[in-house]
Amino acid sequence: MSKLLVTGGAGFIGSNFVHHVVAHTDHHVTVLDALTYAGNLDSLAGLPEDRVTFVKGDITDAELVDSLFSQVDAVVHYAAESHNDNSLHDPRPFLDTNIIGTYTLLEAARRHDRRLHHISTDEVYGDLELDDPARFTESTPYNPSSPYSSTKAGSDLLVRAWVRSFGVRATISNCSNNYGPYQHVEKFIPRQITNVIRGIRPKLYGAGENVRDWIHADDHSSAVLTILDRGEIGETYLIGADGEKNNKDVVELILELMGEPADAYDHVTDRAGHDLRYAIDSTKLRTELGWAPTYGDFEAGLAATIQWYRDNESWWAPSKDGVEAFYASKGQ
Ligand code: NAD
Ligand code: TDX
Repeated sequence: MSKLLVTGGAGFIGSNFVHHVVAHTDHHVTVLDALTYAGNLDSLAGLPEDRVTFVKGDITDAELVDSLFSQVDAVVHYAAESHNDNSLHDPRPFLDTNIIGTYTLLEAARRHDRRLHHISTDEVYGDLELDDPARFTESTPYNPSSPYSSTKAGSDLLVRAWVRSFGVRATISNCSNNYGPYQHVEKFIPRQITNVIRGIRPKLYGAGENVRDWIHADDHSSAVLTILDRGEIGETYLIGADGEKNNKDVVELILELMGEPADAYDHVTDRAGHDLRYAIDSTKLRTELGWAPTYGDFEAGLAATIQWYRDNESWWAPSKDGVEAFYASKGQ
């Protein structure tokens, strides 16, 4: 049995990972999470106390990070400021957490010689044209567009430098857009689902032609466990499930699945610098490490996610009004 430290484990993808680890391994998990607006302890409710320990703290706190690294075998680093729209409004927390936070973890990994897996995003590669047959691969040049994605790109480069210069035993994964339970209502899919539940019309940025490559968060988790188990130190792996869809189609599908007319949504002010299309080629992860996704049917995964938001209103309701007031102030 291994002891894992999971940073950001009270966030969307981190909490899905903790649930996945408890269900599929015998690892013990310590979650380190600052419980920012995006963290929610209720996302870890019901997990056995002898398997999961929660520590509230900041990844930029070098002393705390140092003491936690000394107690575990490996670290999976999810903690981040994660929302593009927030990064356009106030970039500073993105620099603090995504850059200084990752630096703090790398220094601890170096001091304690601990295995580190760094979670990143396909957004570091910028965007693709709608009609471009190419998809992102591990050798696509970095070309981030937003304050969020540029800080994630910076954090990836720090990891690569710490591997090469100091021999830190790290791997990196860059994943496409996740959906599933426990995602904050500021994000596209939960925002539209909870809008419909509340009787608010879904809001589509611009024309809605932008394409995202959707993967269920549980498939992201199985990929990360695979890389932890079998990934080669210093390597980057792209994670994706061939789930390209444009935003308009996703909104229409949500409305249909929720029993509303497919055109009952509004077009609102577009995001500044809005990336057009993301698309992942995950051949390396599939062929070298033998990973495959299990949620092949996006419509079924989306229907289950809609049901989760219907069943768990107490989880998301406290954030909903504040998020909608923020968007309304931006014309979105
Ligand atoms: P999230 O915003 O839902 O969760 C982030 C978590 O990190 C929260 O629990 C928050 O409290 C915690 N956190 C933030 N700052 C912290 C700090 N300074 N110290 C300790 N904890 C802190 O984010 P998410 O969508 O779950 O994303 C998790 C990771 O996955 C991020 O690194 C993100 O870049 C990456 N990623 C996300 C997606 C996606 O579709 N959401 C896709 C690819 C990669
Ligand atoms: O109300 C909305 N209407 C809308 O049309 C919102 C909130 C978003 N959108 C659009 C913008 C994007 O094209 O939907 C798409 C998805 O938006 P987000 O959920 O904000 O995700 P995105 O910006 O693509 O980034 C996500 O995937 C990559 C995560 O938030 C990042 O953390 C991850 O790195």
